Amino acid sequence: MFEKYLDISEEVKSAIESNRPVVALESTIISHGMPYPKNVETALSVERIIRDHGAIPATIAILNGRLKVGLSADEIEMLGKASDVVKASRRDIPFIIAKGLNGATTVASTMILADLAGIRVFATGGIGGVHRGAETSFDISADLIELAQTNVAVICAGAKSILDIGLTLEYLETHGVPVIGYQTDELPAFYNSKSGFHVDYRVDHPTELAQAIRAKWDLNLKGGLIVANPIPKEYEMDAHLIDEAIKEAVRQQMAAGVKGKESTPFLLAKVKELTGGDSLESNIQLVYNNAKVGAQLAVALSQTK
Ligand code: PSU
Ligand code: MN
Repeated sequence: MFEKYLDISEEVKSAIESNRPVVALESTIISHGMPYPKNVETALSVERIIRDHGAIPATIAILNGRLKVGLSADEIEMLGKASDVVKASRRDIPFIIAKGLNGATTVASTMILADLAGIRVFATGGIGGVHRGAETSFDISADLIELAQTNVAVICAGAKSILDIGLTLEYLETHGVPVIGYQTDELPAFYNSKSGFHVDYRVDHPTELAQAIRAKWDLNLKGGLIVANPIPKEYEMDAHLIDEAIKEAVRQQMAAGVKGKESTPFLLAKVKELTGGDSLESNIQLVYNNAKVGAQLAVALSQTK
């Protein structure tokens, strides 16, 4: 049934059919996460890194109401330039289809489309989570609910501290979502390799990771996993600087009364503004690092039976 809404590129389709490694990539990071032309350059470099590590990239978005798995370079360029792209999470998908719009997929909706296509590994920068002050605002990202139910492993650089990281971990624990430290005992905090919070399990090799993921899904333990991969040391940012920027961004969000789907883009843009170009370069480098580990995991999964 869903096939009538879905366009999978020839290359990605043939890779999936022959059990070759594929890594899904989101598009909110292109449309709403970075300025043009850095967004397009980064998206294309991420694809190259995945190929260099033996997997096929599948960038995901909604174009003119069609669910697209495996964008062409031209489509990525178009998405990176366009200003009318809707941030598309789970609840937006049907309406973007019906209205024939362009949608940039979040972690949640990228997981949904990857799952429909049969892709099990997805690399990104940061995930959404439980926001600071969620006990009154109820602001909890749909990414977490998706992780609880959709069988896709998400490689990220941990959670950005625009979120309440402690509450995010509690939510994930309640919903049975494993949080794995890739070569680390501590959950990374996006711009920094350390957050002060421990992970459930540390895994040092893609093969071990692949075995755990296989076992989870073989046992029908539904849902995704978070593979938290720390930003490389040389690109880490000053923790105090980031902390101050985030506090100020949250203050401005409260003052402006920004809510709902606008809250995360607002906070991300403010943090970027307050930290200047440094945070953009760190952001790009951590995504590259996640693309590499994503490809290694996809390769290991395709070799695990
Ligand atoms: N966090 C980041 N960078 C991002 C996002 C979150 O550090 O680009 C994006 C992702 O696409 C994520 C989405 O899925 O924001 C979450 O939005 P919300 O909190 O509205 O669910
Ligand atoms: Mn939210």
